[in-house]
Formats: sequence, C-alpha cells, structure tokens
Amino acid sequence: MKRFFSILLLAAYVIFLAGCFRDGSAPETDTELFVIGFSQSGSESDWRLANTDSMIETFTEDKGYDLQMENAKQQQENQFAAVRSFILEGVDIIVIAPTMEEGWDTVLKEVYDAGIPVIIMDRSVNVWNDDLYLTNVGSDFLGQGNRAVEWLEGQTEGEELKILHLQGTYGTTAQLLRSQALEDGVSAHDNWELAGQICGDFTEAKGYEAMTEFLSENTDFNVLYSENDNMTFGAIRALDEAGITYGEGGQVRIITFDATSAALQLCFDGKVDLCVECNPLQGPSVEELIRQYRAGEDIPKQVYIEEALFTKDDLTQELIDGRTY
Ligand code: GYE
Repeated sequence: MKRFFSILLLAAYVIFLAGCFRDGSAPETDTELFVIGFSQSGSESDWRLANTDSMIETFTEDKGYDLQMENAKQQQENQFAAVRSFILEGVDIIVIAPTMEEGWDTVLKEVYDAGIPVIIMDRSVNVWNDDLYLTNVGSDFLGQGNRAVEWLEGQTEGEELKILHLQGTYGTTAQLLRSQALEDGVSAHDNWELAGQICGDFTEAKGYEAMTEFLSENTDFNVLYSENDNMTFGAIRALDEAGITYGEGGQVRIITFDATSAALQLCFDGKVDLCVECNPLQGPSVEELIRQYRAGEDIPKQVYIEEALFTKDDLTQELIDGRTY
C-alpha cells in the first residue's frame, strides 16, 4: 500500500513537471520576478508622492517585477535599516532615493560586498568611491537654480532685490544645489541681498510656520525664492494672513521649484512668477537603466531628467489639467 502511494506521488510530480516545461520555459513562480528593494526617503511633498507613484506604476508584477518599497519618513537611519533588510533578503537590485547626501559610505559598502547593484534616484550621495553605486538618475539641481537666477536677472535688471530664501531640508542635494545657485547669484550682483534664509523642510506646514515667524519681524523683501512648491503653498498662506501682496503687480515676486499642477495653476492665475520644473516621473528612467544593467550594456554614471521653466506665458489651462501631479 505504501509503495502504491509512493508511485502515485511520483506520477503526480512527473505530470506537474511536464506541465511546467511543456513550452520549454521554466516554471512560473514568484522567484522569477526581478526583485527591487526601493528605499523611498519620505512623503513630505506632492513631488515625492508623484515620484512614489511613478515607481509603483512602472514596476508591476505583469512586467516581471517585485517592488519592495520602504518609506523612510525622512530619516536616514530608516533608510539604512531598509537597505540592510534588502541585503538580507537578497534582492536583485536596490534603488535608493536618499534623504541626506552625506553618510552613505558604510551601508553602501555593505551592499557592494553583498554583490547587489545600487541605483541612486532623485538626489545624490557623496561617497569616497563612486563604484559603490551603479548610477545616479535625477535632476540637475544646480542647473535648476541657475536657470531661476538667470530668469530673475533678466526680469529685474538694475532693481534692488531683497530676497527671502526659503530652504528645503538641510543637507539634501535639492537644498544644497538650489541654495548654492542663489547664493552665487547674490554674490555676483551688487544690487541683490538676502533678506533672510529660513528652513521649511520641504513641507507645507513648516513652510507656513517658518514664513509666519519671519514675517512677524521682517516684511521688507521683494522676492521669495522657495525651494519647493509645498513650502510655497504654506508661505503664500502666511503672506495672505500678513496682508502682503505677491505675484503680478504685488510686492513680492515668487519663484518656486517642482512645477506641480497646483503651483502651475497659481502661476497661470498670476500669483506665482516662475515655476522651475523638477520632474518626479522617474520610474521609466530607472527601468531603462535596469534594462541596460540586465542586458550587460554600458551604463552612464549620471543621468539627468529633462526639465523646463514655466512663466504665465508658457502655460495653458489644458497643459495644467494634463499634469498628473
Ligand atoms: O523638489 C521636493 C521634495 O528631492 C527633488 O524633494 C526632490 C525634492 C523636491 O520634497 O518637493
């Protein structure tokens, strides 16, 4: 009887295998999916939410991916923990959207030693050895800042500018380079000065808070250079409450970074003067780099996403409504 069951079991197994390999392919199991460990830095802004969506929409199971995402809630320590868990899991590749630029040497060396490739997305990391990651895809933040400064120069030739600088989270590439562009611009112009530098951590709530506090002591400025849209939304609320006018014909010219649909709408309505685009839809670029990696092709070390500037003249309602973020 026992023998009969063993034979039955064996027969069932043979039939199962025959079914799997009928078309010559390996059996369809989860292990076949290409596993991506993705450490997202947080969910502080509309930009970030769109970036997360872009990754989720790109790396679907029907395309053969298993996207394992961890949200670090703006804490670099959480990113280290996520990356270490991806190593233990033995994922096929790790994608990191880093919070801070510094501090990555140790954990990236651990990933390197485990033989897992790393793609850095959005911001950058500053490590002693660039071989610790495969490639960095993201925005040219210095270029964005420089374009904003050039635009301001063109708009205000000879005018005395008192610029209030609302900064993103200190130590992130987006903050460091957008700030550098403005600081260089101020040094290069005798008629430009900084009215103040305040930090809004890339969030609407902190943008509002920092702006409200600043306005309680100083309202003498005519430009707001805000390092992301969400901080701009908060700052605008504070300006409204303080009765300070802005945009077309107002006291304060506003420059904002990201160009989300809500900011473009403000620009179209004459409330914001310049939107510097920062494109969060980076999933497809990451996918292309992964394709190149899997095909054994040469991979560029740095890939920049294409981005534009928008003033009211560049906008139509149709363009704004067509924006998915
Ligand atoms: O501008 C901001 C976000 O790193 C490009 O971070 C990103 C910046 C973006 O929170 O909205």
